[in-house]
Amino acid sequence: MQSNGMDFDSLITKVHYANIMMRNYLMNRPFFFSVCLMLSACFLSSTADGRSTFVTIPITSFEKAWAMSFLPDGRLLVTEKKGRLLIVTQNGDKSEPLAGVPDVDYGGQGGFGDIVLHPEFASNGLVYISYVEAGEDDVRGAVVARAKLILDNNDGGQLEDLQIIWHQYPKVTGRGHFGHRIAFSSDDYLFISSGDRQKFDPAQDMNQNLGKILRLHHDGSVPNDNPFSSQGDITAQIWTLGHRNPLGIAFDSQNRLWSVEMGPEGGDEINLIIRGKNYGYPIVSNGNHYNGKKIPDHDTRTEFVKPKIWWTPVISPSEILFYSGNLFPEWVGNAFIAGLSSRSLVRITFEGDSASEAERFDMKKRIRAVKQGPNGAIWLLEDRSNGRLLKLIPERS
Ligand SMILES: [Ca+2]
Repeated sequence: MQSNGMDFDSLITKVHYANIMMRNYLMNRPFFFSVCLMLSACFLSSTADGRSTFVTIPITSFEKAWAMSFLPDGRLLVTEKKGRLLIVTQNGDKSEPLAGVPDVDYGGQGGFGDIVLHPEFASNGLVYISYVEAGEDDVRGAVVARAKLILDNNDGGQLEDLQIIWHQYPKVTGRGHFGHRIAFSSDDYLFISSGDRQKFDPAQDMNQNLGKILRLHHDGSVPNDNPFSSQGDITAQIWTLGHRNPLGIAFDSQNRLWSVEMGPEGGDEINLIIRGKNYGYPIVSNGNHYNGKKIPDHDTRTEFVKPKIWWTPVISPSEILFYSGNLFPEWVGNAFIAGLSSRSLVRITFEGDSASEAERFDMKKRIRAVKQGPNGAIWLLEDRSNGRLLKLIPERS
């Protein structure tokens, strides 16, 4: 779908909002009681075709949250970019910051990043986190670490036995385009997205893992059936190349990997990630450099995989979720993309290998994260100081 010709503003104006309720929270804690009154505006959304509607419930707020993951007990782990990890109940009760979180290099787009549970978390307690690590002489790079999450009896916990299993290489100057999203495939591999660190050419350099999507074993070792494994070293990690800033990666129900990628000025992308392929950045893009320098479009170089959808104007995709829940049965198999500059949630439908934008919800704030909760609600994190954790449920439920 080439969406540059569509007028999304007209779509957005069809989304209606109305305050419908306020909620009180009574917090009951051991040895003391505190009453917290939260004024929670809820927004009722109805969409262009009137078919899919949801109510937005603010749960609590965080200081520049970046990522979230649901624990088996229904609580959420939430990372804050400055380096805090918290556990929050679905009612919004927050733990103290968890101990054992490493120092993160906070600034620009960097800091604490993703958090994902190991597929066998219930038995091994392992969580995987990404964050930015400082090097010497004003350079930095993302790392992925795994640690044991120890939950305590006071609604909190700590990380133990933290072990870094992957480094962005090389560490470079600047504080942008870390990527560092983590996803596990159903056939037991660990995938990591790595941004180009705003250095462009590394995305095509097979001796660096910037601007790539990497495939590893759970302990960080390199599978010997990776496409470039015979070349050893950093090259062996590479699954795909030619990416700019792939902030979201997720598997669909067929175990196909998709990425959403920030384009330059124009040219945001959703890509179907195929083993060993080159996605073209910075040689081609449907956007142009911010300094005005033109980049040839994808169609000029057919050896590079072109995006399934591209966006100009951009949506600034920060995460992608494939929906599989019961609460919104009409959306099963659809994807939802969180939008930063577009302040939106974008619904994507699929037909075979092709994808198209079906609907865009105006969320009024930059959306940093999107996840599905245990009962099928859709959860969002706003990207800002005092940004809200939002729960979306059907209008009638
Ligand atoms: Ca591309």
